Amino acid sequence: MFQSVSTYANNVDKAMLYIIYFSVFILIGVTIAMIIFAVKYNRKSNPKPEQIHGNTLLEITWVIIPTIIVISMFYVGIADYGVLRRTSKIDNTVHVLAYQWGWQFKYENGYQTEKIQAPDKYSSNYNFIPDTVFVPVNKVTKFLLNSSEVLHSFYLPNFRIKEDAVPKQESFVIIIPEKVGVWNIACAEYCGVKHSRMYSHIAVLSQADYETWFKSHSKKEADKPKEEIVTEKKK
Ligand SMILES: [Cu+2]
Repeated sequence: MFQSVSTYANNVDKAMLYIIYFSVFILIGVTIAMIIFAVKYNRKSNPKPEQIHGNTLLEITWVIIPTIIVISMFYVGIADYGVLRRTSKIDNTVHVLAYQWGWQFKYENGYQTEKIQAPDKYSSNYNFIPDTVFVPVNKVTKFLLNSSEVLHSFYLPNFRIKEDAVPKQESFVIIIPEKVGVWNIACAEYCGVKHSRMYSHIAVLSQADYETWFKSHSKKEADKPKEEIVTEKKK
């Protein structure tokens, strides 16, 4: 139904649909009951209103049923949250530094992308996306997040993931991509005038492609502006 690229993302969608189904069911139920009562107990047929006090069975029912529904929603929501907080069996770690305005990525081999400013609103290369982060498919990738000045939020819409990048504090988020492809990264925390330009890409590569990329981008290579060439081509 939705375009998602990991099991986690699919489960988030399922949890959302589960909540929507209940909400729609309750909305329709309440509306129908309201109309029936309004017609049945109108002023004409009931000129003298009667006050009803206490009905133990009814009260227990309207406490227990909604409680079960809400707890089940909580369970559906929390069931997969552990995936994001996982700390063992990490295959790949990428340091992400959020800055005004862009994302800088540093890999385990020492390779680090340049801090490139997103183009201004009226510039000719408006659609230029400064940087791409490369990750392998079907592997556990941990992003360690940090910010250089203000709050940002690392947002991967296709992965249904959003995590704050806080200055002087490290946060993290975990993904296990299941599809090869290029997806968007955005900032989801208003962080200044070029907040809306804080786009990047996440490229999920096959294991072989990733290894080739990883080897060719060692620390020594980092001095060469290879990354810029790659992203320039994508325009
Ligand atoms: Cu930001």
